[in-house]
Amino acid sequence: MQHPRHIVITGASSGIGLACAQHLAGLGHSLLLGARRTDRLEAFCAEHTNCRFGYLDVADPKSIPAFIEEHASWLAHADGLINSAGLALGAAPLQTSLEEDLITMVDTNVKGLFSMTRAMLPFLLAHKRGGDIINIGSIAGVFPYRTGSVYGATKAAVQVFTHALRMDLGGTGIRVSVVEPGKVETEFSLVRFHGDAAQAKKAYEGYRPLRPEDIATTVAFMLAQPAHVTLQQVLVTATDQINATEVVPVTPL
Ligand code: NDP
Ligand code: 8X3
Repeated sequence: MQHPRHIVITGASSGIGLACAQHLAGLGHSLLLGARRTDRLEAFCAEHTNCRFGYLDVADPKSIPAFIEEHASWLAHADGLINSAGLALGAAPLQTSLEEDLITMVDTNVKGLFSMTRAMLPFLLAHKRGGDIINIGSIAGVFPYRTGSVYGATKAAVQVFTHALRMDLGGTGIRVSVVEPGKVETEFSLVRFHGDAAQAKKAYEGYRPLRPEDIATTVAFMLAQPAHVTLQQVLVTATDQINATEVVPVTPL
């Protein structure tokens, strides 16, 4: 069994973040969960030991310092950060997209992730025991696709941020990595299509998408590597997904 870690997970109320919380709690790690839907986090922590939570809106510049201040004594032990909070809004060419969607994606996926990471660094650096920062990017940031200009660009930013931050932190023992999933069946598409459940369902029909647990086991594998090993960048897709947008189902389903 690995030594128990103190890991912060953003976007832990749903999908990949929640699956990471479930998997890492099962491995005996101590967790601090953040998201806006704290009722979900509260329910999760009621079922798990060594779990705490707080309201966190990474897109709100006041929320990150409030979250950090509230949990400062726990954060003194923190040796992991999983940045999963993020979203796509809309799937339209830029010329017909909504300005407010663009702003929310940049505020959340880019500014939110950068600021959250920056706010965590004093804690991760102070104890001099190293640690892990694992950012959830996307295949959309590696292979651009039509209608994904803004979302893809936010995830490309996450990738570059990851690699440059690793350089800033060289010699500290803090590993910095990005996981770039393809299609994962979560609430992601429901959010992207502004609550249109029928359209969201279509995104995962006719093939076998990744499950959020598949990303959680990838993250756990990365965390479990010995200190001298870093998985810097991990692109994970369903076997049925052959590039950023196309699926060819393995038969039989
Ligand atoms: P979900 O919609 O299921 O989960 C998104 C999570 O992000 C929720 O917990 C949500 O919590 C949180 N979140 C959104 N906005 C904010 C905010 N402003 N502040 C804090 N938390 C926020 O989607 P996924 O789990 O699929 O998405 C997780 C990450 O994975 C995202 O970064 C996404 O871009 C990425 N990704 C997803 C893929 C997929 O196909 N599903 C593929 C590749 C990458 P709440 O609303 O409670 O605040
Ligand atoms: C989410 C995967 O294909 O919808 O990052 O962009 S995709």
